[in-house]
Amino acid sequence: VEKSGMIDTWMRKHRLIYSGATKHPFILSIRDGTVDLEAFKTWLGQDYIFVRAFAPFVASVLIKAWKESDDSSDMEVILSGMASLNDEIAWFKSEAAKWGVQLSEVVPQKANQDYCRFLESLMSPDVEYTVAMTAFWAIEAVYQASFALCLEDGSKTPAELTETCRRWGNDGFGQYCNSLQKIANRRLGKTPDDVLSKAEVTLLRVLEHEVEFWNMSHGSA
Ligand code: HMH
Repeated sequence: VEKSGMIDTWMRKHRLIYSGATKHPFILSIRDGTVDLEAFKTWLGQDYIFVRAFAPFVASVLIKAWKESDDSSDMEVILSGMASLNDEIAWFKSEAAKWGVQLSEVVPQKANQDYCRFLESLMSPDVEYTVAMTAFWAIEAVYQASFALCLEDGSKTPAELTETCRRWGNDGFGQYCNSLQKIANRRLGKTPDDVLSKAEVTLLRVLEHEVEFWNMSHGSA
């Protein structure tokens, strides 16, 4: 079996759940301009909490890369991701102030708690670098694809939300996601089948958590 393009194979195999995460009704409402701004504020506050848990997860991937990677350039890619998270946390604070969202008062909702707990489970030293890297790529790729959709020609994204969409939908972030995908593919191409199965299950869990995360803002009954 050719394993080198495993991510692409999995994307085709799990196409429906992937598009469920990247073309969620909340994202589509931003894109068509009908977004409820209260829902946007909910997302903003909840995502700030998520990003604060995501940073230590990325730090754990950095540690795994340092210990396990066969390519020293992986570390630079991961480190650049950590540097952008520093920026991102500052951005959340200024954006929240603009929208009148009091970040210190945001209570994490259940979907957010579940997702953060899942991230924490991936920080364990028992989780292979390849598995953690696959999750890392998927987490970033969902946001990239989702927000890029809101910037496409013909989208009616409200002006006050375009900066948010550009944060994750810009080309630079797209290239960063491609670098993460390349690392994941390289690792998956030389990993034993049991680890490969774990990585695939982890990818599916990420996609499910992303859908639940969007659901917090855009109630799905
Ligand atoms: C829920 N997934 C969620 N929040 C984010 N900020 C990202 C992915 C991308 O960093």
